[in-house]
Amino acid sequence: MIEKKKHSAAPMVGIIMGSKSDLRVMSETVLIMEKCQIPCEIKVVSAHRTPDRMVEYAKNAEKRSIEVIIAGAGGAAHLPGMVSALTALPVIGVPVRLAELDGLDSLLSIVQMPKGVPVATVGINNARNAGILAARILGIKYPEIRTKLESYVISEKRKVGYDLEDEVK
Ligand code: RP5
Repeated sequence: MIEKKKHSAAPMVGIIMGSKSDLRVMSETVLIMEKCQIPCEIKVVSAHRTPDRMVEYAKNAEKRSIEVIIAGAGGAAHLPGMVSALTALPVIGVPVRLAELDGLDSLLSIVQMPKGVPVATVGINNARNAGILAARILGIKYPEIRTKLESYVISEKRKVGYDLEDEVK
């Protein structure tokens, strides 16, 4: 079972997923946490296989200093929505692509939350955007996270070669 704190400081972001098999996608989120030096934790919390654990996690996350929850799941992906129903924290949902239906089922079950229980949904398998969005949310309150995220965004911009004209002059 994956369950470890990435940093010794109290986690600010809780990264949860329905199965260990989601980690291949969700590890992109951890990359952003590392770039921005955001303390986070990673746990497998399944809405249907470990429902009690999910309720306990969602209800206690805020008390444990978590400020944003990122939840990834595939198939009939009810984990992000269920967690959002149990906490006042912002929840970002990552639809994980499974072989069947190519991830569309995951996307629709996460994005189509009924009014009143929001999940900020990123694209299929786009765990990196979930990490960036979490960093942006935290950046409102923590300028040092904002600065680190800006540095990362600039380094990514350079990769597309937008400054090529300057180089060939
Ligand atoms: C969901 O079912 C998980 O989030 C995962 O994406 C999917 C398949 O899980 P495994 O059968 O690989 O454990 O609950």
